[in-house]
Amino acid sequence: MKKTNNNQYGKNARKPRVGRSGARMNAANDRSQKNAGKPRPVRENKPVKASRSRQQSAAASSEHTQVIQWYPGHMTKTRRRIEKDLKLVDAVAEIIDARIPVSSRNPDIAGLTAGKPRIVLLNKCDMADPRATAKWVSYLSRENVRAIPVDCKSGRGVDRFVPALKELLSSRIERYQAKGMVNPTMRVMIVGIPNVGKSTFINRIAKKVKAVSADRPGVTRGNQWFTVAKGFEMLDTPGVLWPKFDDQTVGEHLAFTGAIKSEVMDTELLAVRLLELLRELKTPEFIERYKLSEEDLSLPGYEILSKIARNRGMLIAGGEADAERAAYTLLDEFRAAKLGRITLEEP
Ligand SMILES: Nc1nc2c(ncn2[C@@H]2O[C@H](COP(=O)(O)OP(=O)(O)OP(=O)(O)O)[C@@H](O)[C@H]2O)c(=O)[nH]1
Ligand SMILES: [Mg+2]
Repeated sequence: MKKTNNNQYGKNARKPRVGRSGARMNAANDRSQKNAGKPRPVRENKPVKASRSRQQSAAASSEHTQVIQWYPGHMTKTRRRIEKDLKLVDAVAEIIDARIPVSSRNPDIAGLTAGKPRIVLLNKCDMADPRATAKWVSYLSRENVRAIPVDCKSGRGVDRFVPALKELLSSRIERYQAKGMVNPTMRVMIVGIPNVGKSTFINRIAKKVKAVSADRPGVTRGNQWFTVAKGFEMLDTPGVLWPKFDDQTVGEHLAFTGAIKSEVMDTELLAVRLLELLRELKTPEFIERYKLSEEDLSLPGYEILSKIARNRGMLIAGGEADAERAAYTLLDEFRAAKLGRITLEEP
């Protein structure tokens, strides 16, 4: 039987080969694809980009890896709800994180929402490397995926959504009008991983706060309809992950960016892994913020974490470095882009 390539990036789309771990990125699209496991060749002079050396350093410190998994019961419920409510909507808007465009694409969503017109929103662009975002947009458009970069914090790019949606649904709207509906209501389901900005996006489109949003995963519980404008409704859904990340880098990237509940992870181990990336990236914001010397950067990740704790005056009784506090601080500051605008995955 002929095998069709109908992956999450669109029918017959070429799979992206992405930054730090080609294997992981390909796998996020299609677990069986033949390039899985092959690292992507690294180009020179790309400062804000994961490099081969980072793959090596990450591999060398594998004692710091942890199995990250978060698939609570409410996500199974959300999946069922998405399937059930799909027949009520005209289109699906999938929100992904511009800092991790592969890991933040739930591989199950393409199948779940198959057959519905779809727009992908690359959110949190304000925190991503702008050059990488531009590359992602052209990559996705080459793959016939309608992708719009947005920053729901400031609202940048959000006004491109409605015209794009109308264009996407033009024949559907014409069909409704032919049936005598002058201003047919357009219904859009908003889907994506936890904490990616789904509810914030709805509030931006509605131009007022309607949906509850907060900076932690798992805020929205249950599907909820919002009338965002006359003749335009949006269905907010809870963030949903998938049962098993077949590559732990996916889990790590989701955890670094705040899509995974902190209680299910060891924060210190996660911070050490993040430091292993950051010491290769060497963004000026990272170096200056934590006052790290070249010598500090050559230390093992855990020692860099202790150094950061000391430089920040985070000490526990006896003058020991408070690594746990430093770990929380590092992750918070990374998530708030205080360490630079960093994209961890490239097309
Ligand atoms: N910097 C930045 N922050 C954003 C952006 N969009 C959303 N946020 C923030 O991200 C956090 C999560 O936003 P939500 O809208 O609650 O995310 P959600 O996808 O609805 O999350 P769940 O309901 O938990 O699945 C909030 O603190 C938002 O202010 C963005 O474009 N840039
Ligand atoms: Mg929400």
